[in-house]
Amino acid sequence: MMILYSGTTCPFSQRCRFVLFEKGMDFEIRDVDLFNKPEDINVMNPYGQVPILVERDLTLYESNIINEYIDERFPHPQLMPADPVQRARVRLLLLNLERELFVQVHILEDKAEKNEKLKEKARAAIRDRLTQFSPIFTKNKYMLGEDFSMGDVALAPLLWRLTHYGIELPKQAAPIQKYAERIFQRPAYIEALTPSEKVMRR
Ligand SMILES: N[C@@H](CCC(=O)N[C@@H](CS)C(=O)NCC(=O)O)C(=O)O
Repeated sequence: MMILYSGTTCPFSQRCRFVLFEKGMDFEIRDVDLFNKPEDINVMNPYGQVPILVERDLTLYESNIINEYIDERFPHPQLMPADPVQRARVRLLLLNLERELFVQVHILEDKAEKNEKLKEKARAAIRDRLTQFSPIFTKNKYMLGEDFSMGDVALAPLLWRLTHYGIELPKQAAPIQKYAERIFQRPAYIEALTPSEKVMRR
């Protein structure tokens, strides 16, 4: 059985919980207290971070790598496209999301970071990038078109935390807000939320 070591408020862990529930297979989630990190986390992941997935003698870290593995082990519903060209495009999209948005998320998540100007810059960068993204969702139901995919999984934890991070999107970002609501209504999305995540958004 797969075991996921997960942070209860960690957006990257949320990605993996989301995929596990989408697949509807047997797994165990172990909550990790990041303020009092158990020593075995550093043993399993040299970078000392969650999420971590363990299955028999395989130990994996990095949310997108974990999610691709889960998707290949349990192909239904498939979250990476079957076509190699499309799959390569999704991988590029996942990288772009990390570089353009989740670098800023790291700044907002860092409790030791007290530089309010830096945090404000991170909020503005996220707001502007999501607003640029927004027109895609006037014609697309999901990030890649008609099909829900790993791109949607990767972005959802940030969309869920916008108010929590103090980010307000402008009116022209309405299409991405509507898209976010569509994702938040998925049964697997709701099941994967921890109690601490549920209260981030009302
Ligand atoms: N790029 C990693 C980021 C994981 C990450 O930043 N995890 C944070 C919690 S949200 C963590 O474990 N922090 C503990 C630490 O760095 O000591 C991923 O996608 O899995």
